[in-house]
Amino acid sequence: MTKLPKNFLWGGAVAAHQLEGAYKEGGKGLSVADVMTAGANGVAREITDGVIPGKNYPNHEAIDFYHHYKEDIALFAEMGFKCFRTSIAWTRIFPNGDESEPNEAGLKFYDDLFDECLKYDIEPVVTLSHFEMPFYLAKEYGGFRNRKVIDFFVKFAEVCFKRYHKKVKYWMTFNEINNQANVDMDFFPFTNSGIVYQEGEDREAVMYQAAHYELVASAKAVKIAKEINPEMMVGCMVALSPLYPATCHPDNGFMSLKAMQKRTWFLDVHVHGKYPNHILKYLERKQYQIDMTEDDLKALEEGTVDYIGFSYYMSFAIEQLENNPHFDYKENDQLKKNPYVSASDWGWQIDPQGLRYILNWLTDMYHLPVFIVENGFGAIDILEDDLSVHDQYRIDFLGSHIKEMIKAVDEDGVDLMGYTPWGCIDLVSAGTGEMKKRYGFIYVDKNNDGSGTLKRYKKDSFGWYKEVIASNGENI
Ligand code: BGP
Repeated sequence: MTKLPKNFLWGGAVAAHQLEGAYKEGGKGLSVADVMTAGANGVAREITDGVIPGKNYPNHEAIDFYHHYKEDIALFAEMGFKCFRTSIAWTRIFPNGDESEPNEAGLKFYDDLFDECLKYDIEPVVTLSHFEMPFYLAKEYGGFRNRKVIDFFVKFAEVCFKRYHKKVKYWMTFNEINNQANVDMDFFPFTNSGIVYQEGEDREAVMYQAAHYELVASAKAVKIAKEINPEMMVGCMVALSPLYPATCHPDNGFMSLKAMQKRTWFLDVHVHGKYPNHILKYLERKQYQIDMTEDDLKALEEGTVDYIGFSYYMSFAIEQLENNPHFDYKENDQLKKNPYVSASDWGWQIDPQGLRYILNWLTDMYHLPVFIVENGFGAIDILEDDLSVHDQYRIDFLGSHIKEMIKAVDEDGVDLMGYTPWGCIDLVSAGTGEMKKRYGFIYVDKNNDGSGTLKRYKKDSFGWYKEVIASNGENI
């Protein structure tokens, strides 16, 4: 008897815009991801106003999964994957986002992709919107600033559910919907909601409005899915990290609680179908006038999710600031380096126990099945002359997280559906737009400047993960 259930969904995760490439093929329109350049050495990605000649957009070709998916899925099958998490590029189905009819070539691509997975008994796990809204909706409608975008998303979701409900059981609506709560960044508002902040506007007010429309769109999609096929399970997807108090001073303890609320209230709406009181009070205090109708509130209640998908990469430590009487959360000013954990080359703090913490916390708060749909270690990998890649650091990272995950199931009773490490094959980083931050079990010969043969090579972690899956987590 293994400690994990027999039907545990081992697999890997990717997102369309980070690996498919073929950004103009098959009638595809431009997405918000397609107009973001690669950043480099700490420089943020640039959000451009279209595709500008001479600028570097590595995701345009990415690893060309669009033409290599058969070869790649065969490799996933060789590792023993039970599931494969990917997303549907919204712009393959509705190139601009507001068309009345979907694009058949785009629909057919995902039919073929899902068939290929099912051929090997690999369950597709599908995110509807993973940082890839049609750029046209962002530009012409202001993204989720605009109520009309709810209907465009719901239509896209309905087309996908109708087309794939016999092939895809597990769905998620918006990837890491809660990351836009960090309004100091330009990246997440644009990728999550198609929003570019204007000079001088109250970013937070815009964020709460956009998030509301997105949550309504998500709830309406969940309801439609159930009408089409009640067998489908539709979840949400949030980015989670414990926010430990930086010291045991009660101010820091309470600040950590308030920060957790500000990062995770999206879950209350997804799961309970209503806003938590602390957010309603906050909106009142800030005098934000959110367009929130009775029909919206009804939709939220009627479209609660079946499970919680989440990403886990790191933990944080937080301290209260002076002159912050309401314990407001200012992410960029309050996070402290945690001296008890190490960090990746990108400063992401490595904390396997934090995963167990989050699994327990989620279960206590929401009492739903949970699914770790992202977890992983971004590193600069070296392809040796003999074409091997020695990524012991990745094995150490994933192994230590899997051990904590198993304790959460075995000792704490968490209802865990599966585990899909991020970037199971090398792909373009979302945060930096580059190829050099790699996560995969499979190395892809492709570089930031676009050079590379696109050949695939198994890293050391490939054989290791295969054994982890074969033993259902017993041999790590
Ligand atoms: C999450 C995203 C992914 C992914 C991952 C790793 O935020 O859902 O799309 O890319 O983080 O981040 P990065 O690519 O910046 O290393």
